[in-house]
Amino acid sequence: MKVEALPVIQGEHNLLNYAETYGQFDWKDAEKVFSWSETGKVNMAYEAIDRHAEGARKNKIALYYQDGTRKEKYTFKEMKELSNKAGNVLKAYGDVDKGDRVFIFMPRSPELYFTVLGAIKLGAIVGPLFEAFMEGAVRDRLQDSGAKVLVTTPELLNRVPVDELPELKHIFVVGSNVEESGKIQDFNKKFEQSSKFLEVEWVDRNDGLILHYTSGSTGKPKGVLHVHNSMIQHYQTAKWVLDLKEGDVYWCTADPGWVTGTSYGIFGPWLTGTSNVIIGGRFSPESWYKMIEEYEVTVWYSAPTAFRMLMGAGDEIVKAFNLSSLRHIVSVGEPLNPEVIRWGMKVFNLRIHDTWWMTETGAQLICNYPCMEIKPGSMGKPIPGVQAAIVDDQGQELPPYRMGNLAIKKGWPSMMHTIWNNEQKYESYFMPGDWYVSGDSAYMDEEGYFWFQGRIDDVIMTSGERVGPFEVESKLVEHPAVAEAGVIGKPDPVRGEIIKAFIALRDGYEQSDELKEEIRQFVKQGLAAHAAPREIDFRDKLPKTRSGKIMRRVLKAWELDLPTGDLSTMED
Ligand code: 6R9
Repeated sequence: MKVEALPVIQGEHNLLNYAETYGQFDWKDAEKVFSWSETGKVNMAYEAIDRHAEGARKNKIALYYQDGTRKEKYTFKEMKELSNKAGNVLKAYGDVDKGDRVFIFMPRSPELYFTVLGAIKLGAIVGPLFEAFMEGAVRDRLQDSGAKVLVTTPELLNRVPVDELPELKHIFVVGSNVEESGKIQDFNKKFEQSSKFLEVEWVDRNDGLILHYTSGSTGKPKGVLHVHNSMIQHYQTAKWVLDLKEGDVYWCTADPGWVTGTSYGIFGPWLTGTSNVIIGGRFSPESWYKMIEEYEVTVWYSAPTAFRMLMGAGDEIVKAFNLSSLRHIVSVGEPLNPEVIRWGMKVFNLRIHDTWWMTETGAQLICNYPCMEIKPGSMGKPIPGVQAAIVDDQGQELPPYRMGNLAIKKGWPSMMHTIWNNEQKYESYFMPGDWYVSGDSAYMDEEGYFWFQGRIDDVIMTSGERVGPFEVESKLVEHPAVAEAGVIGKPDPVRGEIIKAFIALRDGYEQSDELKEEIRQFVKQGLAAHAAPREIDFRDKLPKTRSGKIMRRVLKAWELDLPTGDLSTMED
């Protein structure tokens, strides 16, 4: 794909010279920002909140919260006290100790954040769940993790199959006038009465911090365990990649049920002492732009699916808001289509910076930085301290432009510690040469930029050509009629596979065979004849995860009449 690079942004960025820093950087030096590198007293919540509350940032706003009914703000000092109170509730009435699993199953609210931090202060392992999970998904995760405590809301309580969870001892319900019985306790009442003083539990850097369940293409979701040590990388990437500085107001749109909503919705911003905006409730383009305007957001971290929705809502509504506070936009979760970057340049006059990482990697690994040229469609380059490569199935490095496994040399600070109850699964991520194999396929160009092609299983082999679905999808969304596209390989006796596209049309476009043909020709001329979808199906909506990923395996299962596998993370 031919692209025009977007030039470096001049200015006072935290990372000023990528190549030089890459050559010199050592993680051993990075951990020195934390006093625990000398004292040995480690706790993520202390570093994220208390450290600032005890210093010059104590009266700085840590959290701006807003949803349909609430609008609140809290300083670092208040966050310290309120998370202490939540910690005291969990300790006194939930008997929470170091290493216990405390699960959080509720929509975003300030209490969610107090509770996550409070649990971490006790040395507990936090398991955040999406509020949209149904009973089966909740049961699988609580059972597998052996959760002892659950914090939820009255609305979600009936999705908790209490009888099937013998290890679950205490359920705290966040709401007013909760009726207490059996395991169920009124969180708010106890919270009111709790002390704002709490002794932080000092842990080892490799003690458990957070457990994120993530789905593979088959089997039950797996629990990815992260440890306190990951703070080194959360901090460092919040500096380099999010470019967070003292005066910033930062908004990460992700829910804490997704790793982006914890690593960069909680840890990254607060470790750097940044004012963090958290918005609950539903998505609408108007309300999102309104939040940027109202809080004068300077740094915004979101996902391609959201940017595509905003793009679909048109350029006119952007003009109705004053978005001049924005200075840095960052994206994660799915490949960022060049079309979306071009749209961003047009409406925000800013580059959107793609970042690549996974639940398992805990923090950003391959990124675009303000100090670096952006090649639209590329994920960027590995952060300093991280070595990335394209390897074959034996772990041999491949030369530029060869498509293969995107792999990372083991040893970055935020790497998962294990897969809960499944050491074997954990081991299966690694290849000879100490490579962590991501399951994504990509290639690297001669300048060291990485280009995403698809999940390994998604890559299409058609008439002997390897086609990454992302390239085709990106071309498809450039067509004015196409809002979203998902592309799969469909088995074909002659060609091996043919390319089949599922397309959701933009408002105002009618489905027709002529339009299909027009779209086919558009890809053929814009990309390559072999990359043009031979079959196109129109759908009102594409199956997506809650973090916005198009679920190609579901498209494929539909097409081939196969079982769809675990769907608990699918959007409603
Ligand atoms: C943080 C997160 C991980 C998978 C990953 C890849 C896809 C994430 C991407 C991207 C292309 C990017 N992915 N970022 N693909 N470009 N910038 O998303 O974690 O939910 O575990 O997903 O998401 O396929 O392997 P997670």
